[in-house]
Amino acid sequence: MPELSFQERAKLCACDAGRRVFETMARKQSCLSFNPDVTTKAEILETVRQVGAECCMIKTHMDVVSDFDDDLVAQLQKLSEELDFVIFEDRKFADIGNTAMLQYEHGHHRIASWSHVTNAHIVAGPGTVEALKKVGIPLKRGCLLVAEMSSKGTLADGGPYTKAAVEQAYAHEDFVFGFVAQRRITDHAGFLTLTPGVQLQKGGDAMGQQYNTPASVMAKGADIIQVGRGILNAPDRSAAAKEFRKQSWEAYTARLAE
Ligand code: 5IU
Repeated sequence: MPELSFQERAKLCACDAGRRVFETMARKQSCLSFNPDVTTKAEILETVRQVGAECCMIKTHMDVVSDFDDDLVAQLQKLSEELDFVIFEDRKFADIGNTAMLQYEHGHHRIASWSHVTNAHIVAGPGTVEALKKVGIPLKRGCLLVAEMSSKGTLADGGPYTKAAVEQAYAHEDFVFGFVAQRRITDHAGFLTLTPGVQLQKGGDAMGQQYNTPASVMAKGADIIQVGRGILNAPDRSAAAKEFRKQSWEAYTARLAE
């Protein structure tokens, strides 16, 4: 099957937030999502201001932010409009449906109220996504399922577990619009693949993370490259983000030309 453009794929996506992601990627010509894994409000906002213009998405872990407050959310939302990116809280919900639903809507972070996209493990069975959807759909939110992980020894490694994630996604296309995975795992062009574990050189960290290059993950079918420390620890973050954006967008356009 020929590769479709992000514009064309937006039309095949049944989830409001998912369409917004595809459309943002096409409009901005960016396959880059940046995660500012830093622990203060000031650092998050500073790094997002530095690189947000290069990104289709900003992925957060609000549970590591020591001084999280509603103003951080308000400022991030403002930047999302000004710099045109989608907000993705990487919460990886994994509990039984009722608990996941409470975690999504309530608590200190009230994730559903501000995050366009979140994600979930499938380990607890279909109940997790079914419950998250009850909260997310009325707010036009979307969800990615963790189908494969980038870390050494992961149990989400492309076998029956990954297949089960695809089945759950098909059952909830109005809410689930794709996967966090190391490669494309379905032919359905309305589903998006986001791949973490990306740096400019292949390698890893001391805690099991494994890195591949933008070109190699895009060749395996990634649509969005998820980059954290490759940008965060660079001497010039903006220049690094530009480089990741360039390499991944070129790989995408090459794929379209195949
Ligand atoms: N992340 C992974 N691997 C995964 C999943 C999520 O690294 O399989 I699912 C997250 C963790 C971190 C980011 O927030 O993606 C990668 O950051 P670094 O580029 O700094 O390793």
